[in-house]
Amino acid sequence: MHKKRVLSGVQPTGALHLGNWLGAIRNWVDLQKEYETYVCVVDLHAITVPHDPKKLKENTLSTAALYVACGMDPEQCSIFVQSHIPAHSELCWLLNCITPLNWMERMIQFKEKAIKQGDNVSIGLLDYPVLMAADILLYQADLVPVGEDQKQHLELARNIAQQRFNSRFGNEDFPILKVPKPLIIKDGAKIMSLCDGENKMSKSDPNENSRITLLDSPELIRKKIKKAKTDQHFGLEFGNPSRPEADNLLRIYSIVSGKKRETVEEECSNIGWGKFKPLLADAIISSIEPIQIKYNNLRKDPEELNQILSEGAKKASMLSNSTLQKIKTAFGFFQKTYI
Ligand code: AQP
Repeated sequence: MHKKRVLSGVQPTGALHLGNWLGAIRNWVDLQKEYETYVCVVDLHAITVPHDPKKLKENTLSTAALYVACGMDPEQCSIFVQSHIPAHSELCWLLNCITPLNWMERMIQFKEKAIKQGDNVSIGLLDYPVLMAADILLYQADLVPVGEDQKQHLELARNIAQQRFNSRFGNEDFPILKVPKPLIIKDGAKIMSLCDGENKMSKSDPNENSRITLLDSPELIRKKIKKAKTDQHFGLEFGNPSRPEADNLLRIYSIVSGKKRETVEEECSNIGWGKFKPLLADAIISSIEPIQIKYNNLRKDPEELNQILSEGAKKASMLSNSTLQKIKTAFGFFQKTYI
């Protein structure tokens, strides 16, 4: 029996943070055991907002190295860089030509990111979900792990595959593109900003104290946790809507310490913020220490990382080119008959 296929990725828009790890990469580590797993560093997506060309390469390498350091095993999955596979951009163009503009204008993430950029909004930002659809459909992924924030984009990929492509260019009995399903992560953790419990932790937040990155030193982690927003109450509790910061920090503590929610509730309901914060900082530091050791070792050996990305790209290239050819044939393109 063939394993089902899963595809996912993170944008190299900055140092990966606790949210990227706990909400995404940590789950992929389990998925790779059960599914044929492809994970890419989505660098083409990273330029849909203004970016610094001096940092893109380093962010791409550090993201790939962090995948491995967090437990993605190149023997069990394929790790590659999106821009190394030209089929992604090519399919994006083809899908652009069959995707209605009004579908794109409804995308919540576009509206949210566009507001922040005023007059600087690029067509690429509007097109972000079509590129994501191209990523997924090229690999004929059965499942895509998604958090709440990406559900709308996956729905768009499904609609493009089914309503705009298969039904127009395929045959009902033999659809050309697989329509991917969302893989809802059981304990999908949405990690919120350290400065505002109602906003998600994000790489692009201009306030660096809002996030803990996987490469922060222990001293920096202690400093950021010390500065994290608190409230006036004594004792910490989960799930109180008027105390989003307490809920967020307790959830982080429970995951990184490996303690059950009930145990954490019991431990923290009778202590104040002053006592809790050092416990949380220690738990975060110990949980990411093994990741940092593995990361530093890998970055000392550029050849090894190169090899991992080259192997990943070979597998990705084979699969994606085969899908692209089928799509181009269905579109009716004149196929190259000369060398
Ligand atoms: N705060 C978060 N909590 C849980 N999961 C999160 N993810 C991101 N932030 C959190 C998950 O990480 C994966 C990759 O995210 P991405 O970098 O491709 O895009 P993003 O969701 O836009 O992440 P950022 O950090 O907010 O990046 P910027 O600031 O560049 O836009 C996704 O699976 C996402 O759910």
